[in-house]
Amino acid sequence: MIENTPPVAAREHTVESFTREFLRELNFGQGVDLDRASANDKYLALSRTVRHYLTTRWLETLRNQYRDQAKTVAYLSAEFLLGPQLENAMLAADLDEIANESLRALGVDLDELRALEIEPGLGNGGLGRLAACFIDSLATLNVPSVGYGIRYEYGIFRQTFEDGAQVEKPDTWLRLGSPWELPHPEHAVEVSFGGHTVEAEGGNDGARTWVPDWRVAAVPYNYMVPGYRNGRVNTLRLWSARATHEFDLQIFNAGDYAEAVRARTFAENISKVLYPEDSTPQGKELRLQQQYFFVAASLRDFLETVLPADFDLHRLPDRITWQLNDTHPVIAVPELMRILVDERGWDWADAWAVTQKVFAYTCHTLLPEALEVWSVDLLGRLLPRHLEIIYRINEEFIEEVRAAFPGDELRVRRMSIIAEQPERAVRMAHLATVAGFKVNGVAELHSQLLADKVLHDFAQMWPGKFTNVTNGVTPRRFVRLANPGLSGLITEAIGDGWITDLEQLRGLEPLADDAEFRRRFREIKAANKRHFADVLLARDGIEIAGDAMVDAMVKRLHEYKRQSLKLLHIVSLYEGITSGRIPLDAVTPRTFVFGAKAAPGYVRAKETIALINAVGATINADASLQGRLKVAFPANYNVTLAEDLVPAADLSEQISLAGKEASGTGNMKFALNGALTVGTDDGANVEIRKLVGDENFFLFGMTEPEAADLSARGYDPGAYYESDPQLKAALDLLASGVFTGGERGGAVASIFASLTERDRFMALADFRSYMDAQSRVDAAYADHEAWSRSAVLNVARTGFFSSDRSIQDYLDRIWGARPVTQNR
Ligand code: F58
Repeated sequence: MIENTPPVAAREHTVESFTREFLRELNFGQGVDLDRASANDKYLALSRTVRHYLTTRWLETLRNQYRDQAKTVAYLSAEFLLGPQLENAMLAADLDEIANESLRALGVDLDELRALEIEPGLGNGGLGRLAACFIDSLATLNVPSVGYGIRYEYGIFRQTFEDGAQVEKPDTWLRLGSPWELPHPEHAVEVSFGGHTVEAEGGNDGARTWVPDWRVAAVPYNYMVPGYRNGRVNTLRLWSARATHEFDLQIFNAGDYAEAVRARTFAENISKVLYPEDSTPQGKELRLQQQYFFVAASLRDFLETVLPADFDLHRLPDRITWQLNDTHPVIAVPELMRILVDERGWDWADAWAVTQKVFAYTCHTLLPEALEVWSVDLLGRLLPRHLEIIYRINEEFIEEVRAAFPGDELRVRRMSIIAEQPERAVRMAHLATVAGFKVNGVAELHSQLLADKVLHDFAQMWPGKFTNVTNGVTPRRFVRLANPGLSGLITEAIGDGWITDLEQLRGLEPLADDAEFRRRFREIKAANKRHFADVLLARDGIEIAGDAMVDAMVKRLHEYKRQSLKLLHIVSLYEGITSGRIPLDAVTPRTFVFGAKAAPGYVRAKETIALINAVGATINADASLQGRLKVAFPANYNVTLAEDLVPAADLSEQISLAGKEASGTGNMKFALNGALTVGTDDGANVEIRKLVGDENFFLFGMTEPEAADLSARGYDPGAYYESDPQLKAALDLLASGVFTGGERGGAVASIFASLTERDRFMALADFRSYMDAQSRVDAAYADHEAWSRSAVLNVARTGFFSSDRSIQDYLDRIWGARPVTQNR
């Protein structure tokens, strides 16, 4: 490898050298002078300047990685919801102060540049954001690792509201160019699709030859993933689809120019757009194409470019773990088998022995309908060889089941990788569980329910395979960057070690009893609220009181998350006030903040959004409620907005039906920033409550066993509606059309009927308990000192939820990889 001298040695940066680099980028990169530079010119020049500093470290990391050949973790994920890059890169490179000073001297407004950044929204929600937190922690913990995913040209749709209804617009995140990616078309790899298989020549057991009928090129785009001030910069490699030359030639030679261009578009469609589904996967052909596309490119990349040419693949388990982020990358299992058996000539048994040692699977759901299946018909058409391989894996697996449980054919049918009903289909979670050497859930309760319910048969067969790794979030982005005020206060009190060792927040516990500390804590919260109010006004034209309680419910819109229960709380308050049952001056001033995108085809979710907006419009227009109640539903909630909202929140709503939310990660972000949680005994809420203590958490609702029991006995929401006058009044008010200009049909009728007739997620059963919890919230909030004591304790006791700890758990329980320290 050629050693070259980097333009600026990373150790020696000063304000002067930074300024020089920045101006050089402006002149030679953008072709403008400082006086004529647009804000975008300055943003791009600044980003590239920061990038240069990191590049030195990046190259060094790559060199060391190649030299050491240490065990590597490849995080395979169809989504990485990265959020804005500039500030995080500056922080990691320890350039934040230098850059600030340099720009101030040049008269450049950093905030203005920051506001220009368009975040790469390459994910739907929690799963994609978790992947982004994990690669941050992997780098910070010095773990040799690489993230592999898809460079969608359009990320998660931009949500707008028209008359309160969600309208989706394309997310053109690349329109101003992205300074954070480095394309490498010369390293493109080919990915094949379709065709048929023929007998192989080699004669090794299990081999066939795949004769595909079309190919696309996968072009890698590299992103730097800097560790926090540790000299390591890992790589995130996202693949973009491009038509191959072969593709062009064939068709251009046939003389049909228009057809050739159309065919190019067809190939390039693969990485065009992120599927905006949450919780229920779509069985779309293009989606399977995306999955195989990025997985095949990533496997080839690792086997052919990361590993030395003479590497003995029998040692693969010592060199890599492929972590499968949900089932989206599971097609990697038959792909590795195909490479080993068909391309490398291994016998089936040898290949299977290695394959079973290199994949581990993380499951992120509990909803049965969210488990991905691919019809045999589609899979066989797109990936005929992979289907054959899956069949053989299944045959051998079923023999194993029969041997372990003789005569239990029902069990065999339940466990089979191939489902027969309603159509023949491949159950990807079963394939992942059979092939993976470990399967993990994402919170204690979730992992328990996976083993007891969703994958019970598998846990009986292989109890040692199942484990838990509770999710976490990166403290760099979600505390240090998002909440500079609180970060400063913490650092003043306990030093700055918490940024990479979040358990140190425990050191704040005694300060919860220190009145002066609490006062400063409150001041910071108040300033964060004012900042959030400014952001909402500028971003959405929404005006909120700077000092009301900020009560936040932000997450994808889904029935199991129960935004409708939150809505019933608001409607009930409104009903109480307007009917005179609740005196106005007894109402705690609250701003209810919603952030939620609905999958474009999820009708009930969209109706819920429309209804929240309708109720919000009515309440916000009511002069008598000014300064008391306000509903703020900014459109297009994303990572950028989260960074402003989370530090401002007082109350975090985590109100899913127990047993449905795998973990949640927003719950962690809020608690770490000193919001108190009103929540059910679900997902990671359970662990949050245990850590912060019952007295600092507002628990309500049925437990998972209670909910399961009620459901088994036969749940009748109508009975709750009839027997709780307050619930009835709220639902009746909703149904009356007062919020919808007299309209009682449409969303109103639909949501009313769904709640009172079926109520799949038992919102009505938990309503009473939820309202009581909210009364306790009001009472607690009235005592500022006690509330801030609880808030400080929430911060002090939730250090466990750092994604650094999650990654350490993955290392210990699953990966068996070790951190490798860089030369600083
Ligand atoms: C989420 N899943 C879980 N899926 O719902 C949440 O409890 C958990 O905290 C989080 O994962 C991280 O473990 C989730 O976000 C998706 O967005 C999938 C996208 C692709 C289609 C299916 C849903």
